Amino acid sequence: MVGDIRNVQVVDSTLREGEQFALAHFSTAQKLDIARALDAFGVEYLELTSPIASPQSEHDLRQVTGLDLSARILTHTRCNQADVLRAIDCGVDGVNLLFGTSRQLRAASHRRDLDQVLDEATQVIRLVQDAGIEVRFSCEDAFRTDPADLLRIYTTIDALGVERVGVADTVGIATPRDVERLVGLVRAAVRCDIEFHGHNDGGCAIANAHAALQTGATHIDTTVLGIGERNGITSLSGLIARLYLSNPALVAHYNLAFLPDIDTLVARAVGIAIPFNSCITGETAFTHKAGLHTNAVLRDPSAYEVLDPQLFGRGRAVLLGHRLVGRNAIMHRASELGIVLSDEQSRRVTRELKARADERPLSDGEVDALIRVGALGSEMLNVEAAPTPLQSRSFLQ
Ligand code: HCA
Ligand code: CU
Repeated sequence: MVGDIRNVQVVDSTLREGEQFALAHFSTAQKLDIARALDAFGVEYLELTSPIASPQSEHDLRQVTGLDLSARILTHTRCNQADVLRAIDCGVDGVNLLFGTSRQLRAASHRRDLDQVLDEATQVIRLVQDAGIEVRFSCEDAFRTDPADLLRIYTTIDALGVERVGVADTVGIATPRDVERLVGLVRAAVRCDIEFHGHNDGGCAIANAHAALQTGATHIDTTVLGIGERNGITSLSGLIARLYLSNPALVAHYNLAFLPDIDTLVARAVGIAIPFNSCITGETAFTHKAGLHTNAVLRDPSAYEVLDPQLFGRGRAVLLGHRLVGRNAIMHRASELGIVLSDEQSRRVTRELKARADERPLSDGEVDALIRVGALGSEMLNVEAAPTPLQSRSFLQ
């Protein structure tokens, strides 16, 4: 059943799934910085690469477990004894186990049948439980796994007393409707918590995480900027934006204003810019351009904004130096400059600005100069034009 979301725990996997992003190669120092930043933001869990992966992976995991963060530290391991024993030795608070359960992965990856999967999983889960730490078991490629197989696995694993089972859309194939259906089935079958992990191949990663929560998932895997295998998973900023819009109380305990810095930190570490369409942190996420929009936003920002930029450490911007500019935005900018334009003057300035901006966007300085000259009523022919690559913008806090 689709219902209200009551509570969400974020499992941030930037240091595991995010490390699988093609451009990621984190140094120890970068991993520690990212771990500290996410902890300061308030995520409940950090998931790190298995210590088996490489010597540095083990070294870094030990460093992070030694930081004494508030977030619980998980590592993501294959479902075998050696991997799990090494993980336990690194001082983690829990182990996230996985097994490929779809026909495709069973054939191409581990070649085990379901009985073997369940047998091995049971032994390994007991090992983690004996160490007194959390254990989660996830079915990789759950959306291409026979639902009857899935339910058999999840109910068997649940009966062992695990903290969570994981539902993974490994190939990003699911729609929100598919997620509602499958997570709803799992919710009805198990007592433990449910973690959802969704890839973004079909562009549904944020929507799918939300659908999972509406149907009984309790934990969502995210990464900063959504980085991960191929084009990644649910982004932290995206999940936070979506949850805020559903119910601000769900995210009130996070330090929301830290998000831009966290995204910047990770973008720099992997050598990319924050994508323009990132929720909350994209450069233009709070920039208004067309006259119709700016006119309304200048009266009441909520006309075209459902997220308050200030809450997230961002500012609002209204672009002026372009052909779609509206007269109200010009008058507003004039008043910021201490200039009152008459109706006739503002019409003339707007007309002139649009004509010039048809050739190329104008800079802030050029827009201000047009307004100043327009206020004097002169012909506006002698305004210095200093080309800039950026469109002009007037920042309104
Ligand atoms: C992987 C696969 C995984 C695991 C998710 C999970 C996926 O890269 O190891 O453990 O729930 O997408 O299935 O990231
Ligand atoms: Cu994944």
